[in-house]
Amino acid sequence: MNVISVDHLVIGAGFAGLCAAIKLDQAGERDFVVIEKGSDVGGTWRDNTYPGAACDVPSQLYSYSFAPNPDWSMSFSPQPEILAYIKRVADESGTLDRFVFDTLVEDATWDDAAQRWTVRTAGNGGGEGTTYSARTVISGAGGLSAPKLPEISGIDSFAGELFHSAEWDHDVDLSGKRVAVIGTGASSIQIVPAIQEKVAHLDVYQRTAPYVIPRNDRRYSRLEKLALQKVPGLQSLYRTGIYWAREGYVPAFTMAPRLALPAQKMALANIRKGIKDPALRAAVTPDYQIGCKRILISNTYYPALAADNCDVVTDPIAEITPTGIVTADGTARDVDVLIIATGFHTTELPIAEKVTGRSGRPLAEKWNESGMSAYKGTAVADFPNLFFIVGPNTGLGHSSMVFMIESQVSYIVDALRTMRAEGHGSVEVTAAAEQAWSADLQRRMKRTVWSSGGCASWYLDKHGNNTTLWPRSTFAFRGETASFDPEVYTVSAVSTTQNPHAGPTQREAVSS
Ligand code: N01
Repeated sequence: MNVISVDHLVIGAGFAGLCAAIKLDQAGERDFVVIEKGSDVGGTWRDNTYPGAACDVPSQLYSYSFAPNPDWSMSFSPQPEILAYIKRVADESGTLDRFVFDTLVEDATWDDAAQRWTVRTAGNGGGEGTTYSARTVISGAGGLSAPKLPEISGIDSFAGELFHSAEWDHDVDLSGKRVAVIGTGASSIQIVPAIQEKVAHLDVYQRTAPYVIPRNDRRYSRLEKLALQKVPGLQSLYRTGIYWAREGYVPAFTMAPRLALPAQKMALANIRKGIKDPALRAAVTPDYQIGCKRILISNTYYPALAADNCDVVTDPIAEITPTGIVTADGTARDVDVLIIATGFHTTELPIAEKVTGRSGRPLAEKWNESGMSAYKGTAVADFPNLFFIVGPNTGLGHSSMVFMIESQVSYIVDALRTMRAEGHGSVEVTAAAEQAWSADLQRRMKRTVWSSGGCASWYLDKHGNNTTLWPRSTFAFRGETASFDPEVYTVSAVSTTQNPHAGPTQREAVSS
């Protein structure tokens, strides 16, 4: 067996994995490999290429603090611009020589005697992969990366074109077709207005109406871009202003949902502005508290729903047939192209099925029983030297995930620095620390609108616990992750057992 030995194996080359690579490199931890299932960097911004894809967090904030970009064209950038930004940062980072693309993790198993992870990979597409022996594994696999197909009877029998929003088939021409979109979440409300004028007919299948407030987007002028580029400190000041304005939303989500009533009014006014028909207005009016699900932003969604060639279908879907969709009232609607915008596996991360810890138990088994949890969203008891970025309870509804990613990466790099300085072979968070962390989060969750707002959402797991979102301010998270805290970890000395997989290092393998 050809085994490559590395200090650190990073999984995923999206915002998280790239940030880890850059910060490891800067910290002198240069013996690492980033494995990525796709053929380029970018993660979710590489995969989600659907028409209308854009970020709903301002780009000045939704970007790395260490790689400011004065050239964003709009306040909310479209997907191609964000992907180009990630590629540029990757190119300029000097770390791409350690990225291995088109590679899937088959499994990752902790070898306690050797104090190392054995990670088997496969080529994406079935080819043979490499086995890595790594001191630490850093997962940047993301929480919104595994498309979730709805369990609707007959879906496999559909004879037309069918694809998920995150796997858009650009070879399918929608012009003049009868198109159906299932789902009305963040992806759908961007897709619907982008395709409505092109298609012959559009059916939008809505199970729960979302709240959609106006999108205050605008194009930056050349003068503004020049000022951001040339005036020292201006871009950083601008970013800080956006950060604090966004942070001001936190109490409405986490403590006092009534504070969001003005936003609720704005959303209802957005419906009245975009739709004249009282019946359609009623159909798209949510019946729960704003903020319970992600608050969406669009100026074009409601006008698209109100167009003559569009129907909003609220009757539950009974089945999918080879030619279309039948709803519970017995109505059959013909469909040429079926777009599945039903979201992602968020509370059962697929990576957990592949990781087996110190006691020989898969992570998915542990999380299945008690729900996803990780100390500081990062470390899990029984899984030494495994660090998550964008792990459990690190998601946000109001601000930039890049801020959370940078916080976690800084914590992980500090852990590695401590391990090296103290000669630790492994660090494993104690079960008590992990449980206390989770109990505190779940206690805080009770007061949030996500729990009390009267809706079901992808934030909640099968036990009704919110294991996805962070229920405090982002600066509180920054504080929690400011430095590694070895006192809640069990540490082991560097193994005296010979690394059983001692083979060429990644650099030797690349250069041979
Ligand atoms: O997915 P979602 P998404 N039958 O889970 C419906 C990020 N994102 O891809 O509400 C019928 O939000 C489901 O209905 P219900 C962002 O974090 C960001 O849109 O469960 N319908 C819902 O309407 C976002 O939150 C951007 O009743 C079914 C929809 O499908 C996350 O990704 C842009 C169904 C799923 O909505 C996910 O967004 C896009 C069924 N069986 C995405 N199952 C930015 O701008 C599900 N639904 C940054």
